[in-house]
Formats: sequence, structure tokens, C-alpha cells
Amino acid sequence: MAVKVISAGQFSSIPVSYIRPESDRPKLFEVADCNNIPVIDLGCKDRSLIVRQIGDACREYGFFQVINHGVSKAATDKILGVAHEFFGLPVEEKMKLYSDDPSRTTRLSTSFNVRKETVNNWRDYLRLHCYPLDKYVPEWPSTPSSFKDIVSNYCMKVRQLGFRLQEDISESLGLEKDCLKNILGEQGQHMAMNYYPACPQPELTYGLPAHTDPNSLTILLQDLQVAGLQVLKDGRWLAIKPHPNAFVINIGDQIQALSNGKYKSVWHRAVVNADKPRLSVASFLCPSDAASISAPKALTDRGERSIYRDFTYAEYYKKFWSGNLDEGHCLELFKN
Ligand SMILES: O=C(O)CCC(=O)C(=O)O
Repeated sequence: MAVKVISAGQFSSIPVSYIRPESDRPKLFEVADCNNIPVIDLGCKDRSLIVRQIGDACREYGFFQVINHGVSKAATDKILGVAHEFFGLPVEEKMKLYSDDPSRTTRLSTSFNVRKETVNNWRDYLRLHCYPLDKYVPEWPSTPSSFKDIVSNYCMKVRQLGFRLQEDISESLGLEKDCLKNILGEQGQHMAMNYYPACPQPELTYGLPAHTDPNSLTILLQDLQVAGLQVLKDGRWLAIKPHPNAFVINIGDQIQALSNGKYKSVWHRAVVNADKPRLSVASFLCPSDAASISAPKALTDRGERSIYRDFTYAEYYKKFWSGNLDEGHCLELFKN
């Protein structure tokens, strides 16, 4: 099989297929540093304060960071370490897992959806389905030998964190704690280990272009040393500086729909840099395929109309992968 991943190459300039048209480049000089994206202390004794802070962050930014989140530093250090080891493996070893078929449950791939897109992205990624673990772990890489243990331990911890956040988000909307979780059903869990090699011309391309996440909630672990995540706020791109021992949390399209548009599934993107590779680990909680996504009555019975028509997550996910990542907010296609 031809070597398709960019982490296998040495480049003094970027291949033409990665060059964005002039109108669609990162314009890094226009990006502002964001120092005020909320950092919420989940260890705080005052739960009502946490719920309020989460509600404010979801309305205002759709993004926040959490500290004292219950996932140990050992677990986050280990997963970043094993991800670095994985991407550092000889290319023949990595290519055993290569696939550009989005329906594959374990696959190494590159860019976003190479079957559909016209311009490529400066990213390789390992995509894993993670729930239930005993179904998917046997498919995961066996090299490095510690991979399966480290990643499964991390997945269990992050899942608990995600559920706790969904409870807080539910309450922040004035709903029962379990309301959102009940609608979302038996949630799936996916992971993208993203590897962005150093790029000779970062001003011409993206690691990931602007997109929103199709799922319910995303928990992102960023490489502390190398920034690259940017969020769109009030029409301006803001660079999110990695905060020590924090996760970045973002609301996915399904929570935007369930909140009847009160909470934002915000556009975000990853840019690359000329000096250092960057790594991030995104964990996605995904509604069950059959989950019927419909804003709870309590949010619409005060005369508010439902912004989105009812749909199942399976229907939404199919639509999302049938397009390009940066084509438009997929939720727009589900408006009443
Ligand atoms: O690498 C990042 O910071 C962003 C990753 C991301 O947005 C994704 O995996 O969907």
C-alpha cells in the first residue's frame, strides 16, 4: 500500500493538495489570544456555582476548560506518551491499520475524509471506537504493548467525567440531572488521537479546518507544549492556550439541538506550526443511534418554538459524514 500518512514524509514545502485557496487560509496574524475562556474547577464544594459557571460558559462560548476533573495526571501523561509512541512507529507498522473508510471502527487515517474532500489537512489520526471496551479493544493496536491498557483506563475515566458534565449541563438548563443522559441513551464513545506534524508552510493549510462536532460532548486533551486549537467567537478566531492539567470541553451539535439552540456547538479548528509536531486526544460521547433528538418539553413549553425538527442520531451522523468537514453547520439542515 502506498504511504498515505503525512507523518511518514519529510517536506521542505507542502504538497499542492494541502494548499487552501487564498480566501480560506488561517490568517494567523488576525487571531487573538484568548485568556478568558472559562476554567471551571470541578473540585469546588459549591455545586450550584459549578452548574451556573457551566451554563454561562455553554451559552457564551460553547467551550470551557475543567480542572480537578477526576482524571489523574498519570492517566493523561500516559495517554499522551503512548500516542507519541504510536505515531513514532515505523510507517509499515502504522499502515497495517490504515483505512479511509469512515465506517471502520479502528483505523489510522489522514486529513479528515480523503474520499470526499478536495483539499487535504495536515493531520494524521488514529480513530478508535471505545464503548463497549470489550467489543473494541481487541481491534486496537497491539504496539506499543502498553497501548490497550493505557487507553482503556483513560477511556473509562473520561466517560465518567463526560456523564458528570452532562448532568451539570442538564441542571444548568433547569432540567432534571438525568434528563439529557436519558435522551442520549446508551452513549457510544469514540476517540481521535490527532497528530499534526511540523508543517513547512503553516499559513497555507490547516490541521483541521473549522468544524463543529456532530456528537453530544467532546473532551479534549491538548499537548501542553504546543498550542493549535482555535475557537470562533463573535466572528473572530481565538487561540486557546493549553491550561495545565485541564481538559477542553466543547458542546456538540446534539446538545445544541437538545437545548433548543441555547447552548452553542461552536466552530473550532486546529492550526499547525513550523517548529514542532502537536498532539491532541479528543474523546467524543455520542448518542445511541436510536436516540430521538428532540428538545425536552420543559424548554419549549413557554411558547418557544422548536428550532430543530426531531431526528435520530443515526440520521444525523450519516448526514455529517456524507459532507466535507467545513461545508456548513450540519444542524442547519435539521431546522424547522
Ligand atoms: O486538535 C485539536 O485541538 C482539535 C481537535 C478536534 O477538533 C477534533 O478532533 O475534532
